[in-house]
Amino acid sequence: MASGPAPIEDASAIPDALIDRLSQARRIVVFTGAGVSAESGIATFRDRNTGLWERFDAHELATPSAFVREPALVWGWYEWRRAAIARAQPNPAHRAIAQLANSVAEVCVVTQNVDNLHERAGSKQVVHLHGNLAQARCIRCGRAHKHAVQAPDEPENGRAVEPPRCRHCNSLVRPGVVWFGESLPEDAWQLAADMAASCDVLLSVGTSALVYPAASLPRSAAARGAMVIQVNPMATDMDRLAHFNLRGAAGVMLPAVVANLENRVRGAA
Ligand code: BV8
Ligand code: ZN
Repeated sequence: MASGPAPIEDASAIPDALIDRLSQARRIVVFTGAGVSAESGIATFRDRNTGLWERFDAHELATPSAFVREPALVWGWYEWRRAAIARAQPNPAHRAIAQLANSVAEVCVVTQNVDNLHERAGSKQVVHLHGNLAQARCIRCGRAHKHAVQAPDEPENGRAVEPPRCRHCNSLVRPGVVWFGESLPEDAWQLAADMAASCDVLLSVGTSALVYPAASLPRSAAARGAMVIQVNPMATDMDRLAHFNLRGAAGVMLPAVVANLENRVRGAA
């Protein structure tokens, strides 16, 4: 795995230079992945043993052709995930990210996650690059479809469930996510790319940064002079690019960063 600046493992030793830069920033992008929701009990994708793509085949569940082949299998699996998200609560990492906005002029959360835990923690500007499980839509006319979460009786790993039909054109309703091989929503992608290209600091939290085009955002921020801070308990391909690697759980590292920042901003006032 790539090396980079020496990792910081102690949340009580956040470097002054990192807090300096955060306190002077006009715009911060917080780029998040599944790891930010791990402490809420939501499975990541690629972590050994527990990751969804370690246990399930993405080709059979997260592609347009899988849905055409086996709509009930795919719908049931996403309903199982939606139920787990509905039961979950935002964790200290989501709350620290929301709290950042009290100390910095502008904070834009750009997430690859399909949960709504950033919004539920109080973040105001959240860009969803890979969609949102709460926003199912018709495969033909694209109209939104609202339906209740079947949380109480959803078994572990899901079961085949026939997708509902669109009330307007009777076509199948699909999960509101971006599958492999599909383009990202144009507006969300454009906004995220603009934010990354114009931010002073990009915090990359809980992502392996392997899925493109999302993974290009930290690289484009760094290329335009932004400081890149990575928060992840494991080494990733981004270690070499990041100016600081906070090597620990987001729910531990981010509250420490925000507490330091708030002290700095209060001290300066
Ligand atoms: C596109 C959404 C143009 C649904 C997801 C071959 C065929 C087709 C495409 C490709 C191909 N080769 C390459 C591609 C492009 C492909 C891609 O990048 N593939 C990669 C994997 C090689 N990209 C696409 O297809 C994208 N579209 O390019 O459009 C196009 C059009 C037509 C044809 C071709 C191209 C669309 C990508 C969207 C995929 N959708 N899922 C769903 O949720 O089911 S991807 C999936 O990965 C998730 O959605 C997630 O958002 C995304 C990123 O993963 P991470 O969030 O980073 O999660 P991961 O598990 O990897 O990492 C978690 C990290 O957290 C770890 O590092 C871990 O250490 C850390 N962690 C753990 N605990 C904690 C923690 N960190 C902090 N605190 C903790 N406590
Ligand atoms: Zn329809």
